Amino acid sequence: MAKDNMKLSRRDFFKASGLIAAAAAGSVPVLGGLEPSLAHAAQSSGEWSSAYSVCDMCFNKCGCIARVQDGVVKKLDPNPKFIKSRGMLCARGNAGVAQLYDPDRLKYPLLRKGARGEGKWQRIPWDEALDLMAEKMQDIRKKYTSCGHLFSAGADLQSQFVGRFAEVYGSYNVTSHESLCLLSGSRAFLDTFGEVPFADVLNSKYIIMAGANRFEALVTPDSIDLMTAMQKGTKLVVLDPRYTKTAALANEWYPIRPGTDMAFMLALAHVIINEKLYNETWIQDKTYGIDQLREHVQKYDPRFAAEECGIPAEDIARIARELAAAAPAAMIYPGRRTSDYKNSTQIRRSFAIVNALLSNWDQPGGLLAAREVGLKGVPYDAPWYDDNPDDRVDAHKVPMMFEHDGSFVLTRDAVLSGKPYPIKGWFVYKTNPLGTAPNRAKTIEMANAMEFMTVVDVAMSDTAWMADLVLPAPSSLERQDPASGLQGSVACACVVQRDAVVPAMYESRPVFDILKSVAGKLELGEYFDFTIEEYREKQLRGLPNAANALAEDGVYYNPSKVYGIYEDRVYKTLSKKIELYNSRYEGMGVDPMPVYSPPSKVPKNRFRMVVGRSAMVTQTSSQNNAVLHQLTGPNTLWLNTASAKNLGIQPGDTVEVASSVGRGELKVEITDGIREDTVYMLSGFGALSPQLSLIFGEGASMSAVLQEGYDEICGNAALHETIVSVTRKVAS
Ligand SMILES: Nc1nc2c(c(=O)[nH]1)N[C@H]1C(S)=C(S)[C@@H](COP(=O)(O)OP(=O)(O)OC[C@H]3O[C@@H](n4cnc5c(=O)[nH]c(N)nc54)[C@H](O)[C@@H]3O)O[C@H]1N2
Ligand SMILES: Nc1nc2c(c(=O)[nH]1)N[C@H]1C(S)=C(S)[C@@H](COP(=O)(O)OP(=O)(O)OC[C@H]3O[C@@H](n4cnc5c(=O)[nH]c(N)nc54)[C@H](O)[C@@H]3O)O[C@H]1N2
Ligand code: SF4
Ligand SMILES: [Mo]
Repeated sequence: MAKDNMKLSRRDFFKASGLIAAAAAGSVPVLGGLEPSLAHAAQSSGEWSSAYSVCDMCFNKCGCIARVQDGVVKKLDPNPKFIKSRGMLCARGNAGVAQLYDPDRLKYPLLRKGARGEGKWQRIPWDEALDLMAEKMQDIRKKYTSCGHLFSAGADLQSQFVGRFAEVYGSYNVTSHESLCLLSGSRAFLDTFGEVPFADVLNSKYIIMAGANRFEALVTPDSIDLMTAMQKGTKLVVLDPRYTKTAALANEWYPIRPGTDMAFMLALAHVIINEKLYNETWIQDKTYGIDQLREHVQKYDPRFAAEECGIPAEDIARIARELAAAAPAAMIYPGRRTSDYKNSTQIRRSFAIVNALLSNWDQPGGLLAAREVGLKGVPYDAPWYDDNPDDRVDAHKVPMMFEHDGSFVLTRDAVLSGKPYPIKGWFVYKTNPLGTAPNRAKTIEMANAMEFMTVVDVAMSDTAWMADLVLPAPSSLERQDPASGLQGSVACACVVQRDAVVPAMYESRPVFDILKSVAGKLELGEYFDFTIEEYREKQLRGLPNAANALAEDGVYYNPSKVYGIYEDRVYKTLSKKIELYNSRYEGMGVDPMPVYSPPSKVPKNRFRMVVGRSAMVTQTSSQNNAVLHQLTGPNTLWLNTASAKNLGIQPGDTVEVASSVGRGELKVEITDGIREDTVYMLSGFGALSPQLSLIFGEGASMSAVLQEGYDEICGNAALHETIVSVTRKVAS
C-alpha cells in the first residue's frame, strides 16, 4: 500500500513538473529551468547514471542517490547504506527534484528598484552585485563599526562560512535559526548534564513524549526507531493539546493544558522520590542536589499537577511508577523545538531532572552523550577591530544566551531601538525570518530600518521580497558542500558531504563563492583562500578511511563508543556531576530548580495558539514545492467543536484569527482533536511574495499572528505566549 502510494506520488510529480512532457517531446522542455541541463545532455546518449547526495529538504540530511538521465535528475532514492535515516527518504525528500526544477527559483541577481517590498526589481550582472555588496558593507562598517552589520544564516552546511565571514569582517552579530527553534531545550539539558543528549528511542521501554510529535515532525532516526520500538512493545505516552499522528498511535494520549508540563514532570519526580523508586547508589554517585530536590518537589504532588494540567492524579502517579519500573531504559523524550514559553528553559529543566532520576544517562534506552565523529575544525585567527563595541547587540538582556546564536527576537528589538548601538546592514542566508520569527509586522519594520539588506535564497521568500539585493543560490543537488558530522543516537556517528550532481542552473552561485569574492574586495581574502575541496581535506585529516568510504558508500561511519562514554569522563557542570540543583543558576539569581508558575490565563472565548508540523512540509520552505503542494493545501484553523458552537462558527466558514500583533483570514477546521482553549494552524502560508506562485494568496500567515515572547533565561523565542480571538467572517 505504502509502496503504491509512493509510486503514485512520483508519477504525479513527473506530471506536475512537466518532466514527462519534456522527456516525451525530446525538445526544449516546459520548464525553462531544464535548459542548461539539457544542453549538457545533448551530447549524451540517454543513459542513466547515479550519484550520492544528501537530502536538503530539511536539516536531517538523509543520504540519497540521485538518478540522472541526460543531465536531468529524474528521481531521488534513499541511500540504503545510510543508517541514520534507516535507509529511507520521506515525502519531502522524494520531492527534492521538484525543488531543483521549480520554475519559481531565483535565477539572476536582482536589485530593488521601487520601495522596499513593492516588488520592482532590476536584473543586474554578478560583478555589479558583488561590487555593490562590498561597497555597502564597507560603508556600514565606516559609519557604524563592523558590528553595525547583522548576519543571519539557517541550517546549512555552508552556514559556517557566513559565521566565518562575519567574524573576520568584525561583527559579533550573527543569528542562527536556532533561537527560533531549540535553544531553551539545549540550555536546560546542558545545564543539567553538561551536554545536549541524543535519545536512545530504539532501546527504550517507556517513553513520555511531551510537546513533540515524532510521527509528523520527523527527526531521524528517532521517528523510525519509535515505530520499531513500539512494535517491540515500548510504551508511548503523549502529552499534547492536539490529537497529532503521534498521539493517535500512542498507548496513552493526554490533551494537557498548554504551558503546564512542568507541573506534570515535578509530580513525576514527587512520586519517584517519595516512593523511593530511584536507584539510590547511582543518584548519590552521579548527581548533585537530591536532598534539595526532595524538599523542592514536596508541594508538587499528583493532585496539584492534575489541577494544573487537566490530567487525572491517579494517571500521573501510575505513569510515574510505570516509568520508574522501566528505568533506566525509560525516558522523558527531550524533544526538539522548545521555542514555546517564556519559562521554557525551566520547563525543559524539569524534563531533564526526571531523566536524571531514571538514571538513564549514558545507558541503553536512555539519554546518550554525543559520540565521537572525528571531524576536525578548520581554525583561523580573526582580526581585531579596536572601534567595535564590547558585545553583541542583544547581550545582557537575559542571563544565559548562547553567544554564537544570539536571540533573534532580542536582536530585532535592538535594531528597532538603535540601542545599544545601530545596526544598518543585514545579510540573510537560507533562513526566512519574515515567515518564522513571531510578529511579522515587526520583522518588516526591522527590514525597513536597514540601509542595505542582502538575501541569498533559492526562491523569492518573504524575506527576500523585503531585500535590496537578492542573490540566487544553487540547490543542494547543484553544489559542493563541506563535510558534516551527524549523530544518529545509537544508530551512528557519521560523516557526509555533497558534490554537485548536476551543474548549477541559471546564474545561481553558492554562498561560499559570494562571500569569498566579497572578502577579497574587503581585503579579507586570506580568510577564504581555499576551495571547498581543500577545506574538506582539512576537516577529514583525522579520519584516514573517510574519503574512501564517502566515495564508495556516500557516508563514513565512525565505530565509536555508544554507551558508557562517561565511565571515565567528568560532567561539564559546576559540581562536575549531573545537576538536579544548579548551583550556577543560584549564583546568577535564577531559580536553581524549576519553580512552577501557571501559564497566563486564557480569557473566555479566547484561545492559546500553538505551532506544529506536517510530515509533508518543512517550516516555510517547501509549501511552494509542486509535489508537496498537492499534498498539503492552504492552512486551516483547528478549532474545537464545542468552541466553534459557542462562537457560532460552522464547518467551512472563513474566520478571522487575531492577536495583539496581527491577524489573518483562513478556513476553519472544526475538530475534537484539539482542546477547547487552544487553536492551531500550519505555518508558512499567507505569503507576501507573489513569486511563490503556487501558494501566494493561500491561507493565512502564522508569523503575522504570533506574539513575540522570549525565554527569560536564554532569549529563545516563546511562540506559544500568543492569545487570539476567532471571529466568523464568511459563511461557508
Ligand atoms: N515534516 C517535518 N519534520 C520536521 C520539521 C518540519 O518542518 N517538517 N521541522 C524540524 C524542526 S526544525 C524541528 S525543531 C522539529 C520539531 O519537532 P517537534 O517539537 O516534535 O514538533 P512540533 O510540531 O513543533 O511539535 C510540538 C507539539 O507540541 C504541542 N504543544 C504545544 N504546546 C504544548 C504544551 O504546552 N505542552 C505539550 N505537551 N505540548 C504542546 C503542539 O501541539 C505540537 O504538536 O521537527 C523537525 N522535523
Ligand atoms: N510560525 C512558526 N514559526 C516558527 C516555527 C513554526 O513551526 N511556526 N518553527 C520554528 C523552528 S523550530 C525553526 S527551526 C525555524 C526555521 O526557520 P527558518 O530557518 O527561517 O527555516 P525555513 O522556513 O525552512 O526557511 C528556509 C529558507 O531557506 C530557503 N532555502 C531552501 N533551500 C535553500 C538552499 O539550498 N539555499 C539557499 N540559499 N536557500 C534555501 C527557503 O527558500 C527559505 O526561504 O522557524 C521557527 N519559527
Ligand atoms: S527527513 Fe525527509 S526531508 Fe529531511 S533530510 Fe530526510 S528525507 Fe530529506
Ligand atoms: Mo526547528
